[in-house]
Amino acid sequence: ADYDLVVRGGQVASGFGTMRCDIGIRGGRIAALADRITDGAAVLDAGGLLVLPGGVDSHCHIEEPARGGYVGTGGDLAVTVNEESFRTASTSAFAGGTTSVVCFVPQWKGEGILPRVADYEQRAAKGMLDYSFHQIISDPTDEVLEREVPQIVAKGIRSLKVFLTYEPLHLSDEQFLKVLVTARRHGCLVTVHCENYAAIKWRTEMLLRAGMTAPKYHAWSRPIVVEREATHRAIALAELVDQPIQVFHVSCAEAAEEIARAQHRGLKVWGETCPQYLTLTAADMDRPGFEGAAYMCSPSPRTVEEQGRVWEMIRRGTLDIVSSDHCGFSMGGEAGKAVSGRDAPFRDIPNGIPGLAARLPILFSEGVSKGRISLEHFVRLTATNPARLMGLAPRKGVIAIGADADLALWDPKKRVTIANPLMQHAIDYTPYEGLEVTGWPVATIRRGEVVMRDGVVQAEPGTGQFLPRAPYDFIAPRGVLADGFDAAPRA
Ligand code: DUC
Ligand code: ZN
Ligand code: ZN
Ligand code: ZN
Repeated sequence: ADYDLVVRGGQVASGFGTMRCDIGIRGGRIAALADRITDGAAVLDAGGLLVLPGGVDSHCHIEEPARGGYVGTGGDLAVTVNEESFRTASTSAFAGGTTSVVCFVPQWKGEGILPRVADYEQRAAKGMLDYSFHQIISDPTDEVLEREVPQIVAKGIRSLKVFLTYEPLHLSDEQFLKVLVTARRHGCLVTVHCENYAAIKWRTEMLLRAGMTAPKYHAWSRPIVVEREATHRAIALAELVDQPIQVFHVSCAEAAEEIARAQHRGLKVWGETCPQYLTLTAADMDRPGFEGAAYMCSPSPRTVEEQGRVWEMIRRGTLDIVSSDHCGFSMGGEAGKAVSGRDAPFRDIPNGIPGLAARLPILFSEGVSKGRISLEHFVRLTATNPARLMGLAPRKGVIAIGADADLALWDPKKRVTIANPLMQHAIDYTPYEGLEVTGWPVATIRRGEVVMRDGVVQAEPGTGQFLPRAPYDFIAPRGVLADGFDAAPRA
């Protein structure tokens, strides 16, 4: 047979439209697209189904040891145990139609990054998903920026992640500038968590002093204005040194408007949002006792009205990637959400929710099935755009000859009520429990191998591949500096 596998009779979707064709797969890659392909060693019938590029989730936290990483500002720094291993994350991703991720190598203050990269490479290699890394920079010493960053870039890690809040992670403006300049010198993207550290810290202290400690006050500690301000500042500093950035997890129109204004000025600034900002609200955290912690993430979920504004910013193209920001902490047990006890003030509860498997079904259902976005827009948001921005295209994110045969076979009519067992992750809950969706993945193919069928994941641990990222023009600086003085010439 000419092909190892033929996917027959599906509606094959791209970021620009849909056509009916067969897909011939050989050696893990797409080798043919044609009306009818007959000579396959195996055939998978996709009649009545959509065939989508496998999802690319360019923002998820997997097996990331965090020293107080995602608890609030000013509290004790509990060490959270990230329950999601690369194995469980791979199972969950395949269950939801995602085949590649970009996740995070942590940096702990006072340490370099090379040992963590080495550790993380070993962890990631045990999974089944294809993966690349963002390198978190929380301690940008000269040693890290001048000696270590070039070494990780040489390995194919081409994005640096910075936080403008969180006690052990946040950078000062000066430190952030140094990271931006380093990224520019070495051809990296910078991804940014935009919230104002000092404002959140101050609000948090005032709330706790007033006895307002319940999970719902998490939202009060970080209103929209702290996100909008930090987004503006991140863009301004990036503009100053002519370095492209992506703003992570935009939760509100005001922050998106800062991005739109920057784009309008011609700056290379991209914006991401996540399903939680389209489906959850701050009111979800207003539940008895500890229950609200299940919905606690940062930035905070807002209101139903704000969800509508975020959809509008997606439709306009201001926000062009939807990632999960998967960062699961179980509700039960002594680690996870309850690491500081079940009556801990909101400040000491880890931020983050699981969403690796739910991302595509939620965006498809709320977006395509409900008529908010087209199918091709969905494909761009979930696969093509993240692959392109992260330098993984055209190997990932498209169904094209030569690309990896990463596919999600999608039943657009299937109705499913989201429940935690369907997520197949290591976390003991999903914040989307009970949400009814229309559209569901019925098979996932990773590099030509059927790794999920009808919800059953079968893949050999250790088969996930690292995706090294070569230099790519899409994120090149514009070459526009305020007065022509280049404080950081490119290497
Ligand atoms: N926000 C979260 O909710 N979790 C992980 C990190 C982040 O920024
Ligand atoms: Zn973040
Ligand atoms: Zn304008
Ligand atoms: Zn995150």
